[in-house]
Amino acid sequence: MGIITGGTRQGHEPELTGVVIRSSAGHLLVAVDGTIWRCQMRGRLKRGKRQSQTVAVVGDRVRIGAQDPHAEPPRGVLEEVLPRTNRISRMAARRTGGHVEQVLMANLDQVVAVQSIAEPRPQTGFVDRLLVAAERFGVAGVLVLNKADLPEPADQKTMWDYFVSMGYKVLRTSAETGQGGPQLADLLKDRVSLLIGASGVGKSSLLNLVEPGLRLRVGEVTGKTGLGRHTTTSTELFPLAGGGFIADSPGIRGFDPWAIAPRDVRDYFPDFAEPQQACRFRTCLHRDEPVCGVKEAVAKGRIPRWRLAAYLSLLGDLEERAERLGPRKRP
Ligand SMILES: Nc1nc2c(ncn2[C@@H]2O[C@H](COP(=O)(O)OP(=O)(O)O)[C@@H](O)[C@H]2O)c(=O)[nH]1
Ligand SMILES: [Mg+2]
Ligand SMILES: [Zn+2]
Repeated sequence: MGIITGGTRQGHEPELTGVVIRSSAGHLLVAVDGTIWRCQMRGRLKRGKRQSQTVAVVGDRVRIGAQDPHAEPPRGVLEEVLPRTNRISRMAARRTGGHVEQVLMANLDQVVAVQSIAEPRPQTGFVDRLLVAAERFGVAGVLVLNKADLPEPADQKTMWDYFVSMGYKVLRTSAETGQGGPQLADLLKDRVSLLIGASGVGKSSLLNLVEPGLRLRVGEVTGKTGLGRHTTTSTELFPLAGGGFIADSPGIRGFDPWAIAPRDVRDYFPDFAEPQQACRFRTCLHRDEPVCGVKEAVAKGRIPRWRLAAYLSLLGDLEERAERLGPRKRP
C-alpha cells in the first residue's frame, strides 16, 4: 500500500508528494518519505470552486513545495491535491443548509463503524447510514462493537446479527479486557481504514490496544449523558507497525451521506434488493405505495422494523434537503 511513502521529483524547485495525515483550518501535516512536513494552503486552493468544506483531507495525496526544508519540522506549501480514488463524505452541519460537502477522508479501503454495547448505547440508524455512504462511495464497511465486557441486551444482539446476515463483518471487542484485539489488528493490517463513531465508544482506546505505541488520549465518559468528551479533536492518520494505516476521528453523531438522490437510497440497502422485486411499481420507495415487497417482508418478519425505519428516516432527510436546495442543485 505504502500511501505514506511519497517521492521527490527532480526540478528547479524541489517538488514533493506525500499524504495528508492531519488537516485543520488551512494547516496540514503531510508525510513525505516518512518525514512530516507542516504545510499551509495557498489562498487560491482555499477559495477554489470546489464546494467541499475541506479541500485537502486526511488520506489525500498532495504535491507540496518546500519553503523551509531545514526547519523543525520542515515547512512547505500545498501546491496540488492529486485525484482521489474514493472518499467518505457527509453533509456538513445542518446550519449550512446541506449545501456543503464534508469529506471525512480520502483514498481509503474501509470504514469501521465503532459502536459500544453500552455507555454510550448504540445510536439508532447511525450504522445504517454510514453503511449507505460506504456502499455509495465504494468503500468496504465493517462494524466493531466495543465494550464487549459489558452485558449485551438480547434485542441488540438480534440487531447486530441482522447486519451479519446481510454480509457485513461484525467484530466484538473490549479495549478493557483485550477481547477481539488480535482480530481487529488482523482486520486493519495492510489496509487504510477510518474509525467512525460517537465520542466515548472507545475508538482511541481500541487503537491503543492494537498499536500500544500510539498512546492516544482517552476521554472519560461523563456520567450524565454517557457520552465521551471530545478528546480527539481532528482526524489523524497513523501508520501501523504491521502494515496499513488507520485514522482516528473525533466523535461524530449524525451522518447524512453526501451526494445521494432520494430515489437511489433504496439501492444502498442490500437486504431490500430481493424483496423489492415484488413491488408493484419499479420506482417504489417502500413508503405509501400499494403492493410493496419490502413492506411485505417487514410484515413477515424477514426485514426488521428498525431497518425499514432507518431507511425511511434517511429518505425523509434527503428529500427535505433536496427540497431546500431546489431541483437544479440536487446531486
Ligand atoms: N468498559 C469499557 N470501557 C471502555 C472500553 N473501551 C474504552 N472504554 C472507556 O470509554 C471511555 C472513552 O474511550 P475513548 O477511547 O476516549 O473513546 P473515543 O471517544 O471513541 O475515542 C474511556 O473512559 C475508556 O476507558 C471497553 O472496551 N470497555
Ligand atoms: Mg478519541
Ligand atoms: Zn416497495
